[in-house]
Amino acid sequence: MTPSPAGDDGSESPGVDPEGLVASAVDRLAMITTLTALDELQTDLLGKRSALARAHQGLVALDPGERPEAGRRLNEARRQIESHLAVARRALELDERSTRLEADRLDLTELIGPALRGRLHVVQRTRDELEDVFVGMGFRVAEGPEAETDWYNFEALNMPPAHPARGMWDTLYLEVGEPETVMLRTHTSPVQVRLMESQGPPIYAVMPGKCYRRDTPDARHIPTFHQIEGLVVDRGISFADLAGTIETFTTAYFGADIHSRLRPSYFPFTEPSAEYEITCTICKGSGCRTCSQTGWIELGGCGMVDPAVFAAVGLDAEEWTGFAFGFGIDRCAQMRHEIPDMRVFFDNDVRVLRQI
Ligand code: FA5
Repeated sequence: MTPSPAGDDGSESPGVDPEGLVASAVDRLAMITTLTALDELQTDLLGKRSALARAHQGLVALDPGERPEAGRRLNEARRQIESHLAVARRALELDERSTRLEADRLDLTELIGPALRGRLHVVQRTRDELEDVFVGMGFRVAEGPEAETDWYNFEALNMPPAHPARGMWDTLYLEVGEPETVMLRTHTSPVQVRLMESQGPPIYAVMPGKCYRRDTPDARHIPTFHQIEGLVVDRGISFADLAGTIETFTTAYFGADIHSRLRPSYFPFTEPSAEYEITCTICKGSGCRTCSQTGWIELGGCGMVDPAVFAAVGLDAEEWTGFAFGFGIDRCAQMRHEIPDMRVFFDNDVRVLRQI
């Protein structure tokens, strides 16, 4: 079989050059840079109108004796062209994949931002700072469970069943045991009871933690919030000790220019009881939406431990006296960082969290 070019009408003359077809295919493959171009070339090289196909059709024009060998060479040429195409395809696929990966690459460090990397939430930082202030004043830190029994959350705190003061807290009950016997604690005051039960006086402790209430979220309320409870039990403790402790705390945490006041109030577990308020830091006391136009923000409740609570935990109220307080940690954070609406604490908008 002798090499012979294609005729003018596009048909292959009987004599073809299979090795030449392979060499030409290799040359053309070297120019290909995309998978789309490769698909087109594959049709060109192996399709129905390809030189190879035409050469196959031309076999009939050969002498019968030459046909088997010519057919074998053409088949071998097809196998080689297919193999070159497969190698080129694999290389281009790898190329395109790495180009795509490079284009899709996300710089996560840029997305998160160095300012947020490893940063604690502002409420957690406030809790740590408040603990530090009280530890500096000689208090130790204790904790209690978030799911509480009726005894600790209410009864031992001088609120027997059906006591009207239970209505002061909109309680979330858990479906455990008898109805309304286990709840998510509405305040950190049950930890006072646990502490008095588990260790004798003198006690100087703060108890931070999460609390839950069916409160409608607004500028000063969220349903899951945090309190830090304080309890002092010793001989000869007076209301002046309570007022002095709160004053020292206010100056240490908010600075000397923040005014605070104690206003008479009612809690079943303290007598007398007071509300602790500071000047609203959003409006500096002139009145705004956050403080409901009063110029003051309530941070917590406090008072002298009621003798009924001492009785519930088996302490002699003739011998021991004490004071207790419960401050809202989220409220403290809100006032310290001058945040008009507390709901930003759980919106988790990074643009806000980055600033506080
Ligand atoms: C109590 O929870 C009493 N246990 C406090 C106490 C302790 C009084 C010891 C006497 C002795 P009160 O319900 O007022 O009190 O809550 C205290 C503080 O928790 C509030 O002043 C406020 O700062 C914070 N707080 C209460 N509810 C919410 C809420 N839904 N969202 C954010 N903070 C809240």
